[in-house]
Amino acid sequence: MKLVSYTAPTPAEALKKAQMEHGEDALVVSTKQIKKGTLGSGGLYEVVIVLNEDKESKKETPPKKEETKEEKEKILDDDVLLDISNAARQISQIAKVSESKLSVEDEKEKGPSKENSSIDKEEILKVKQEILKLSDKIKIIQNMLWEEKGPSKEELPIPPEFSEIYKKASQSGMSKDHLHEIMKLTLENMPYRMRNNTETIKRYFQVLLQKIIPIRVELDLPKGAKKIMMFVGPTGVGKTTTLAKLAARYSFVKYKYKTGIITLDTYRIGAVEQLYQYAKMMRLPIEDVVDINDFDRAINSLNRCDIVLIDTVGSSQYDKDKIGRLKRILDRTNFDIDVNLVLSSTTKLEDLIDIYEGFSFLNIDTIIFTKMDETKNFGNIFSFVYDINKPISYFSIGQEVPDDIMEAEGEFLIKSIFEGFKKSKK
Ligand SMILES: Nc1nc2c(ncn2[C@@H]2O[C@H](COP(=O)(O)OP(=O)(O)OP(=O)(O)O)[C@@H](O)[C@H]2O)c(=O)[nH]1
Ligand SMILES: [Mg+2]
Repeated sequence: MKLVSYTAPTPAEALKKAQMEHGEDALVVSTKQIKKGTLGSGGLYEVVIVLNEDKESKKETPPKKEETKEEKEKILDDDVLLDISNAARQISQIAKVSESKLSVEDEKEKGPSKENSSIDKEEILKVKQEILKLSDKIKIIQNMLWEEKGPSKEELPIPPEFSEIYKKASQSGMSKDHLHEIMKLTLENMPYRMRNNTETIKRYFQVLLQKIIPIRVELDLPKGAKKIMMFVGPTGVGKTTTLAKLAARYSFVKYKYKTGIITLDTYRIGAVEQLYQYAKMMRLPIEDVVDINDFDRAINSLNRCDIVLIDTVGSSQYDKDKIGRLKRILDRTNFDIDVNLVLSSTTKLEDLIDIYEGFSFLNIDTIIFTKMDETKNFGNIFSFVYDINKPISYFSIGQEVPDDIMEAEGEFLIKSIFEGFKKSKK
């Protein structure tokens, strides 16, 4: 066996060089950055491969048709990922050989001496540990290859250890700027010895993300206190359904608060009926407000309630008339209103920000995300709240009233981003 090293500006290029010369026998044993990139010049990576010398000498014999440079590059491009998997396979084979060789020698030469067998076991354990380290490195190289097809190095230099989580997070719609910023934070704060293992890095990074997400915790109402919540947002996002779920939660599912409902959505055919139907089913008092001057009167008529929930008409973020009407109501009222912006998690990040800007002059207190069950990508939610720095209070996770609502949790959101959405009711 012989070790040979190859250097290039990226690990993939170094690997290509090795494979140009040694083909499938290029078994990667280590990869590392030997020179950091600067503004003026790129970095340098070293890939060390191990060669089977027997095979190397035999390889010279069969005459082969010369491939053109383009042909060679194409073959290498197609095969580079396969060859890394091949390397992983070869490593497993070495492991098997080492184990069986050790046990055969053990039986043949020395007999089952207790002392020797424990030494052998230790060696096997060491080999296993080495293999685990190598597999981890292979995983890193695989993800770096993906990264080379993704954003360019100048745009975003991603430390190799982060390739896997970077890939998942950016595929889930998280902003690349945020990712970059948080990766930097992780590197600055993470103890150096923890960085060798991609699993540890992943866990550390996820806990950090979890801690960053602004969440508004649901608190019990102090005795005698009152709360008035208004639900605003674009059309069809689930404002009315969310209000109905929360009315049930506050009045009998979780709490026993006296709950009342007001609707400002009185023009659209069917809208009032939808809410009256829910109120009737839950036996809750409901008022509708046609003239904005009647708003405080409606709240006063529900003065026996601990919580009042106000539904509003859905509106495009560009419809200044509709949002302006809500603004006038909020400006004139003598009551303290908690303004909840309801947004669908299926909306892409740029649109979420656009919507927020359209509604922000209503002084949004908190965000409710609906339709979590209708998407697989939740990175947009993370980046949105990270950007606007407003807390999330609830997640709506399906159409069922009253069941499909839960308190917002950072851990749930991060799990949904990295492991996929699983319905959980709280
Ligand atoms: N899958 C899914 N559907 C939801 C969720 N929340 C609401 N919906 C559905 O979305 C549709 C619209 O819900 P509404 O509550 O009427 O939405 P809205 O925001 O009040 O709509 P407008 O008043 O017309 O602006 C209904 O079919 C709801 O059942 C959710 O979390 N998941
Ligand atoms: Mg509605």
